[in-house]
Amino acid sequence: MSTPTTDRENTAAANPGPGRTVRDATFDLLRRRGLTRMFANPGSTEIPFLSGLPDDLDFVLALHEGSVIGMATGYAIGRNEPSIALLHTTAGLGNAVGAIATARVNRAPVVIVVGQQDRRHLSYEPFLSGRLAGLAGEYPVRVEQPATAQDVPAAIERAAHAAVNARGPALVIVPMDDWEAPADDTREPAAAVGRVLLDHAAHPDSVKALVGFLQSSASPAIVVGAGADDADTWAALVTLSERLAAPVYEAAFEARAGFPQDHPRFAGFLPAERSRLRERLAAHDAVLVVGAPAFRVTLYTPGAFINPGTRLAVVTDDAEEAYRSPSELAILAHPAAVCRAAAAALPQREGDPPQRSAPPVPEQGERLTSFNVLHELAQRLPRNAVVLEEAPVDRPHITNYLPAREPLGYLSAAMGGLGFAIPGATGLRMAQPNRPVVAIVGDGSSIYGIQGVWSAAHYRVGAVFVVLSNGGYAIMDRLAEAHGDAGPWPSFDEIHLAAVAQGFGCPAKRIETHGELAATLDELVPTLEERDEPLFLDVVVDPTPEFTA
Ligand SMILES: Cc1ncc(C[n+]2csc(CCOP(=O)(O)OP(=O)(O)O)c2C)c(N)n1
Ligand SMILES: [Mg+2]
Repeated sequence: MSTPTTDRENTAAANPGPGRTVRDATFDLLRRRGLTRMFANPGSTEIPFLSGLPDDLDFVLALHEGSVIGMATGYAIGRNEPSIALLHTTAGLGNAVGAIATARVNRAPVVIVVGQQDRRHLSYEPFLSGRLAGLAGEYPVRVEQPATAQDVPAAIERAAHAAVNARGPALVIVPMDDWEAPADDTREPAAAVGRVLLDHAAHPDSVKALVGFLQSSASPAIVVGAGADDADTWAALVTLSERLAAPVYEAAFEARAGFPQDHPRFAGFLPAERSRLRERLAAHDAVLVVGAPAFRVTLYTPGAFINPGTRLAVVTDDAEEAYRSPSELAILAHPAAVCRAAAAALPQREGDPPQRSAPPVPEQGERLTSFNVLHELAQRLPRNAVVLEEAPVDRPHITNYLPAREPLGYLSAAMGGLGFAIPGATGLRMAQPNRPVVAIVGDGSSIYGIQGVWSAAHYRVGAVFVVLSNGGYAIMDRLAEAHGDAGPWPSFDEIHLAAVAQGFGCPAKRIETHGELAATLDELVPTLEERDEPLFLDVVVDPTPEFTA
């Protein structure tokens, strides 16, 4: 990915001439950079920018800032291009921090313009002035505070480069009077590079190190994660796993699939607890982790991630991921080229593919279970479907029943913050308007981003939300039980989520029986590619009685 091209000379400027403002110059750069769809929740500090917005700039309202950034994140991931969002000073940025953290850990390039009070009286801390620069903490990859009004367009360009190349959200804080200040396109060149190209080629030394590592192993395994989720890396890893006759595991709690999960070499999902992780990888004397750290678990248990005697190497383009991995070797590179080159240099090995059993066909009891829903979806969803998962107690079953068969087949909020699935699915479907997008969401999770359904309905976005309504925080109940006693939080069976979604103007249906489920999915699934309105299915299920991460 590189920041979309810019060619300053060949672009006709909006409002050229003496009355040209910083706002005009910014519109031009948004057009040049392809940042023409803006996700926003505005306030008074954004009025000078937004009032009379030109028609070719597409404004998308979300009714809460978590949803603004969630949609912008889904849109960026779906297009593999930077997206742009607009937030309103402290209250807006503050509401968005959790979603900004998700964008960072999901490595989504989102440029976020945050409105600030007027420069001319900022020192008086007027109403709605914000202490903005540190508010999102370390989560933005860059925070720009333009030194002058005239620097605003270049600051947005620098933020776009940082969002793409450091892969995460980049903030630009813009005082409201800057927009109407005179532009100064001629005074000196703007402080922003035109185009950044990131080299993805494999260095021969890296390939040699990787080949050496793999050749010295008698029984290697490959572990993949979100950083391997692109068509090139999938193809390279298919070749490498076939060449090595090695099993490929998906690391625990990864937000994306790093390998085709219907491929014969796919061996399933690793546990998120150290002792079971050690056990699962015990048969291997070397483990190559691609596009993930080694390792990311959830609850703490003592001991190493793998048995002594098993060697570890990591291939990732995320330096932080590499630094914290207790492996003997990390290759800092985009994985596709280096894995492809290593595969070409290795001799062909023989070995049986791993044994995997299909997930069981669930019984049809009196009441629906999550297993019934997942099984019915698995029978019908096309292979190119994108499944957004945010149903905590059912996560292991969702990945099991609905394997990712094409790149971006699976997506979740990488750091575990709830509220991403509904806006994320909406933004993603806007980015890929003909790809089936199905979010499978817990009832509790859905409420953190429920107002996102209004945006989906208003902008005629054909994403589908399947809510597993088990009447409470089932995962929390299971974790508390495992800890020894029940937690103090109540259940919330009385919430009628289909009615809530309808209240936001989103078509919705409550489903309580096997017959309703099958009939609804039979009707729905053939429409998934073409549909131009969302559907919210509130499926009443029994809480899943066990959870093992
Ligand atoms: C923003 C946010 N707040 C709180 C939590 C803690 N949390 C994790 S799972 C969970 C319950 C989720 O409930 P639901 O979506 O109904 O899932 P279930 O376990 O019932 O499948 C909560 C509150 C979180 N991860 N993110
Ligand atoms: Mg629930």
